[in-house]
Amino acid sequence: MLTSVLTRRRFNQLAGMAAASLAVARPTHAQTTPDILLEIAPYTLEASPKRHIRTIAYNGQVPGPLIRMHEGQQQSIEIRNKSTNPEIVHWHGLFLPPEIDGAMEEGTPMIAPGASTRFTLTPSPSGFRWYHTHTFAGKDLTRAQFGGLHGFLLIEPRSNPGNYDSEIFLALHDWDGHFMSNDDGYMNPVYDVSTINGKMLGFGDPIKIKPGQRVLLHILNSSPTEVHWISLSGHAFKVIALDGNAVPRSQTVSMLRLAPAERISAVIEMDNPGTWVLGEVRRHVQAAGMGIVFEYANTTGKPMWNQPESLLWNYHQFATASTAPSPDTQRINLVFEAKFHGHGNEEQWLINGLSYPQNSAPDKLPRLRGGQRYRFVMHNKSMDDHPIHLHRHTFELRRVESAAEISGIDKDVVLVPANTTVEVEFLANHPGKTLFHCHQQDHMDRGFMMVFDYA
Ligand SMILES: [Cu+2]
Repeated sequence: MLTSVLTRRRFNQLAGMAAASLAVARPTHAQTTPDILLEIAPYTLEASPKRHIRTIAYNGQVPGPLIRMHEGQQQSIEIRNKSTNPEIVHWHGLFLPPEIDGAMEEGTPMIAPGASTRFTLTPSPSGFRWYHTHTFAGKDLTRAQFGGLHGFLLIEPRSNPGNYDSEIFLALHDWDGHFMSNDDGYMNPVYDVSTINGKMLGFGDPIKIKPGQRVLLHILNSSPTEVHWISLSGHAFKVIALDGNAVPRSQTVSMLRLAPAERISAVIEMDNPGTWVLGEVRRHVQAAGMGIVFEYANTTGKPMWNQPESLLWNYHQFATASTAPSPDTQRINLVFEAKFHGHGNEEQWLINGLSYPQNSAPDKLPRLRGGQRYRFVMHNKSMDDHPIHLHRHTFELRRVESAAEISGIDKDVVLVPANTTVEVEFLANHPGKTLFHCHQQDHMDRGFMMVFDYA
C-alpha cells in the first residue's frame, strides 16, 4: 500500500513537470540516464525498395524498440519529441495512473514539439502489451496511428515457465491510406501498402528457424483501422494468450484474427522444414505486402503459401463455460450508433446518443463507483465492427454475439461486430479518469470515445 501511495505522489510531481515542459517547449536536461528513452522523430520507412514512406517513428525504427520490463519493477522513462507536432505515448494494457497512462482526455500532458518529459512507472499486469501514440489524425491519414508510432512492450511475469526456444514479435500495419466511399456512402480508409514489422512480403529478412524448435509468436495488430486474418503455411498456432493474458483453454488453430490493437500469443511447433509464408489470408492484402518468410535452416526455394483450410475464428473456443453471474454486478448499457451526414461525408459516432465530449459531461456519464463490478452491455447498432478498448483496466468477456455466457477470457480490446451485442465485466479498481473508445482511428477522431471517472 505504502509503495502505491509514494508512487502516486511521484506521478503527480512528474505530471506537473511535463506540463511545465509543454509550456516552455524546451528539452528537460536529465541528470541520470533513464531506463527507457524514446525519441519521437521524422523517419523514412523503406517498406520495399520502391515504397518509401515518410512517417514519424520511435528511435528511428518501425516498429519502435521492443521494451521489456519486469512486473512490479519501477522504470524511469524519458520521451523526447523531436517531431513538429505535440505527442503523447499510451502504455496499452497497463494499469497506470491517468497522469501518465497516455491519453490527453484522461489528463496526461501532451509533449510539445522540441520538449521532453520524464516519469517513472511500475508495470503491471504481466504479459504482451504495447505502446503507441494517442493523437488526432482527422483527415490526415499519415498522422496518429496511421503512422509509425507503435512498439512492443513485454511485461515479464514474476516467474516464467518458458516452454519455448525463441520468441518472435510481429506487428501488422497498413500505410498510405486514403478515404474511399463505399456502397452505402460511408467514407472508409483503404490502403496501398501493408507490412509486417515495417516490411512488405519479400523485402524483409526471413525469420530463420531450426526444425524441432518451439517458437512463441507475439503478434500485434497496430493497424489504424483494419482487422487482419493471419496464417502460417504448413503450420498451426497453439493460442495461449489473447491481449497478453493467458486463456483458460488453449486451442490449436490454422488462422488468427486480430482486430486493431489486439494481440495474440501462440506457440508454433517448427516441424515442417521448408520455406513458408506467414501472411494475410485475403489475397489482395497479402499482395499489398502483408507477409513475412519463415525459412528453415538448409532450405532454399520460393516461399510457399497455402490458403488455410478453416477460416473460423471466435473468442468462445478459448473460454470456459460461465460461472454464475455475480449478483452484485451492475449492468451499464452502451449503445453505439453512427450519425450519417450524407453521401461522401464522414459520419459522426455516438455512444448513448452523444459524441465525445458531450457524452462525458457529468450529467450524461454513467456513474461508476470504486470497488464495484460492472458489466458493459455494448449494443452495436451500426454497420461497422468496432474494436473497443478500455484504458487502465482489464475486462472479462462474458457474452459475445448473443451466444451463451462465457468466462475466463481477460482482454483490453474486444471486437464488437456490426448489429450485435457484446458484454464484458470489470472491477472498478483503478480510480481516476478512464478512456473508453473505439480503436479505429477515424472512429475515435469522430466522437467514438467516453471518459469514465470514479474515486
Ligand atoms: Cu469503430
